[in-house]
This record gives sequence, C-alpha cells and structure tokens, in this order.
Amino acid sequence: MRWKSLALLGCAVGIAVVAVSGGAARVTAEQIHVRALMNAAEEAPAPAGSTAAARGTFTATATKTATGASLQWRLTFGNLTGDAVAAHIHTGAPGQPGPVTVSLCGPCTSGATGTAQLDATVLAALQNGGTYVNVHTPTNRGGEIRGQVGSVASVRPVLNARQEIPKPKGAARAKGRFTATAVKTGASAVLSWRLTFSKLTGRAVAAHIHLGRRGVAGPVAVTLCGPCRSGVAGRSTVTGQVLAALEAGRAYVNVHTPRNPAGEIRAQVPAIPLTITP
Ligand SMILES: [Cu+2]
Repeated sequence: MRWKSLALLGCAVGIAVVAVSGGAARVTAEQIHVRALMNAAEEAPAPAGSTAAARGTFTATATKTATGASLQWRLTFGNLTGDAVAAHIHTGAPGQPGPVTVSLCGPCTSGATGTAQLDATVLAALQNGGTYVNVHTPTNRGGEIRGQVGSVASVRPVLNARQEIPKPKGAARAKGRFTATAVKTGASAVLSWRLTFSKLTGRAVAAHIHLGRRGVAGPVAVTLCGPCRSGVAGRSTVTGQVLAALEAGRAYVNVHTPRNPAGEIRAQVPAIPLTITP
C-alpha cells in the first residue's frame, strides 16, 4: 500500500518539460521517489548463515537541489541473522560490490529515517542504475541484504471518447481506466499496468500505448492486449524513445473496437516523474 500513497504523491510533484533541439523532449522532474527492495540473493559476495527470509525496503524522496539532490529516506528490514550494524548507499552495478557513497545509519533499527545530500555524480549514478542499498550484520560484515536503487511513480488516467482522434462513432458513454506503476532502473523501466473499460460499442479488439501528444494521433509503442477484456493486467519493459515519451507526457493509451478501428477511447498519460536532471 505504501507504494500507492507514494505514487499519489508522485502525481503532485512538479515536472518541467524542456525542449531539446532535434525534436525529442527531455523531461526533468523536480522530485522523484526511489526505492530498493533488498534480499540476501542480491548481495555480493553471497552472505553466510540463514538468510533466506531476510528482507529490507529502502524508500526515499529525492528533491532537486542546486548541486544534486536531497534525499529523505526510510529504511525497514527484518529476519536478519543479527543486529543491523550499518546500512549504506553504495555505488556498484548489480552483482558487483562497490564503495560506500552514503552512510545511512549505524547501528540501524528498522523504521530508521534520515536525510542525505547527493552530489551530481551520485545522483547520476543513482539514476543510471549504478547504486544499491545494503544492510550489514556481525555475521555478514560485507553486507547481508542488498537491492539496486530505482525510481518509481504511478499514473491512472481516465480514457474516454472525447480524447480520441479522429472522433469515434457512437461512443459517448464509453470509458476506461489505465493504472500503471513504472519502476525505472537505469535506461529501462518496467511498467506494471491494468486496464478496465465499459460501455464500448463492441468488443475491444486491441489496446495500445501510442506515442503522441494530446490531440494528435501517433504510432503504436506498446501492445497491451488484443483482444482485450476489462481488468486485463500486464507488465511491459520500456526503453529509449518510449520511456522518454512516458516521462514527457507524450504518450497515450487507447482501446480499439470493430466500429472504431482507429480507436474508441483514449487517455493521455500524464508525465511520469522518474528522472531529475541537474
Ligand atoms: Cu491503439
């Protein structure tokens, strides 16, 4: 549930769209939410002792500053082999140990909170998927649980016929809801989504994420389903141009029917705040 409330916060934070020469828009959020889900399997080298049930969650709000970002964080954990003697943010790729960048606490209790300042280099590493959080114990001084840091945000736009281009036929009462949570680690994001709809003029033959700004038709970027039933859910990995469009609010979701093959209901997806650019 915590992620839902964080996600709602995410919808309220400011986003600036900066036009870049060449036509592609690059988006920078003033504030993003980040997280790391920790377990022993991700720790390198592999920890000793009975660690199968050891878990931890690191969540933080990163707010842009003149020199990088300020991080307001919270750490919870359980089922460790002993006391949590320290927790850190390290720099390092998945599966690789790396140096400590930020000392979070030491010793640590589950539920600990704090504030840390990230310089531009650490912020860049964090947003490139190059940082992890881990918790150290007496048995596992090198780290017992670990998780790579990614950014997370959610959106839930409403689909209707009014937003569809060209204007659909006979679909005044048709509507839908697209809910999606994006977790971005480095250059790719995983979108966990769900689509519901009602009162279409016929069966839903397909639903897509398209590239395009409000009021403009654009190409299919992600096929969500086809045919589709209301309540369908899935996961899609997005990168490059599609991820950039989602971060910029330049993508939409629509549902196609036999009567309206070009699209019957549509929702512009609001800009998803996943990246701070110093
Ligand atoms: Cu479509």
